Amino acid sequence: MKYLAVDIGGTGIKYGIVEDNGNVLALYNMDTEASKGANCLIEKVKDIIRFLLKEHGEDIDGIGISTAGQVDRVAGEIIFATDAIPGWTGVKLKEIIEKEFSYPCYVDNDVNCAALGEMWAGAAKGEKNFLCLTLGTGIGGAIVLNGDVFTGSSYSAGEFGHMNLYPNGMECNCGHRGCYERYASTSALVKFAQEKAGTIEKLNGKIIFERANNGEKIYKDIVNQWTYNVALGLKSLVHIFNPSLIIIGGGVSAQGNLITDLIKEHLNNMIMPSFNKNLMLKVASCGNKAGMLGAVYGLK
Ligand code: BMX
Ligand code: ZN
Repeated sequence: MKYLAVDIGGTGIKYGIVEDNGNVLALYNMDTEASKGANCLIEKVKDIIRFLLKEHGEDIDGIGISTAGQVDRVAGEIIFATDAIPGWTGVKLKEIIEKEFSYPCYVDNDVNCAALGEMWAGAAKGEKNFLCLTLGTGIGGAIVLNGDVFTGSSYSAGEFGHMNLYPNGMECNCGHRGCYERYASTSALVKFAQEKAGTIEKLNGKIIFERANNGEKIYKDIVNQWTYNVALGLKSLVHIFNPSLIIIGGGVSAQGNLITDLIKEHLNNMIMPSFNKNLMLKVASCGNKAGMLGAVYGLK
């Protein structure tokens, strides 16, 4: 059996074909271009599905979609999305896709999917209880309990990116201030670096880490401040959930253990020792496939 999978983030969309055993047969990506609005994004998703069906055959068993925003995973509807994807709130994505294509469709939040993808085929294999965070355009989160995502009372649990980190801090595109993702997402890292280094060249997470690793002081300081902020959010999560495993995903997971070591160094100084005993921080290992895998896992 094989499935179509689409993973919609605030910046990029990944899409491809996933087999029953978790093997990803084909992987493509394109820009989300979220600022063009929801109708444009819906058409983009339809075009992607048409492309995949044409390229890889129509013999598929369903379409799994992972998307940023809070998702009612039963109705397949976007309950609320921040202005990272303007107009996405209220889109009945499952209904739209099932009407257009005659395959069953499953839709859930991108990081809920990433967590299930990591549990199926990645860093959380064999684990049934853990937290997952992705540090990307925003910060997404998932609480996995007994092998499934804890949805909360209305499918919105785990929006870790909107925990308050700094009261009256920077404005967030959720409509409030001081949110975790303003300080500890990859976009925040890039923004701080761009400001602090005062450079006009276009930086990204990879370049910033490379320069920090090469000992460039200004980039080391930027990474240090950023990992401090990442840890500051984890401090609250650790004291609330007392987890034994936290998976850190998003583009920066390409840095491997380096990133978890830096975060752990700060975190150790922030939490009560009793919370430290069982705690493991791991980088995600499915890379940019996690959301697609989890969307298919949810569909199966
Ligand atoms: C935001 C929020 C979450 C999402 C997270 C990660 C929207 C559009 N997004 O906090 O639902 O899981 O970002 O998203 O409401 P990404 O764009 O970084 O992949
Ligand atoms: Zn917010």
